[in-house]
Amino acid sequence: TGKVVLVTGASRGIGYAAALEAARRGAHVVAVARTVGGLEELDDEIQDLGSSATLVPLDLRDGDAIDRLGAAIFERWGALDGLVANAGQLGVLSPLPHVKPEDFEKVMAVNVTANYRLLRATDLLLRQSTAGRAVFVSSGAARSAKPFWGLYAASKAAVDAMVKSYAGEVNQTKVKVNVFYPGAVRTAMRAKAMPGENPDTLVKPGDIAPKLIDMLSPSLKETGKLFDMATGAFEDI
Ligand code: NJP
Repeated sequence: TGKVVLVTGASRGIGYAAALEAARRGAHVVAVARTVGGLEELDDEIQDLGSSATLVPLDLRDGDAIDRLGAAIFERWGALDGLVANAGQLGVLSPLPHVKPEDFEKVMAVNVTANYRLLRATDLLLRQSTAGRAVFVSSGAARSAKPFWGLYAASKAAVDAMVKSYAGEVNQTKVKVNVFYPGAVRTAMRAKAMPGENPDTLVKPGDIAPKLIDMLSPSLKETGKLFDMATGAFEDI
């Protein structure tokens, strides 16, 4: 039987490219995002590869929907081999005191709470795999935390801390869990963060997707680490 890989934020950008790369390598992709059109476009491309995907249109702020997804994966496959927790929101770039409470909550709900709910819903499924691998897409912003980036940076630093703790918790199992820093990638999010930037100077999602999907490899030894595209190396979190 083939591998089953769950990718969040698969409707565009890095998640879309990661889902396609996983399918290219023979995985059955379970693709999550809100935008049905983007998921269907992905499915078309995966079908062109002679494969198929399972499309799951949902808002990741709905934790119960994430639980139901976990239950459905258990029913159908009994295990999950790979989790790419990629979906994220930039939110507003603003001095922290000027960030509206509702904007703060929205970013935390997607970047932090949804990733905790995913981790919770997939833990047993990953343990059931012969080589369960999870990678959480974070950001170098977690470390640089520049002015105006506080909200986004805090959300990504939280992801890093969760992953580091969780990796220690599953240390005695076959599960390995890591963080991925994509660097500057030509996506809608990057265009929002850096308006006026020449997109031609940026790498494309398809350029980094192979490295991201390498982190699902059964031969991967690292756990509780981050892989930074900027350095091309694993580092301690
Ligand atoms: O972003 P974008 P990227 N429920 O905006 C989904 C990190 N990163 O590919 O729901 C469900 O093109 C959204 O789907 P939809 C970044 O922080 C990037 O650049 O249909 N899904 C879409 O598929 C993020 O964690 C750069 O709107 C939700 C996807 O998330 C990851 O890379 C640098 C959702 C976002 O696609 C992918 O970002 C860096 C929800 N509530 C870190 N909200 C970079 N691009 O340069 C969002 O350091 N999504």
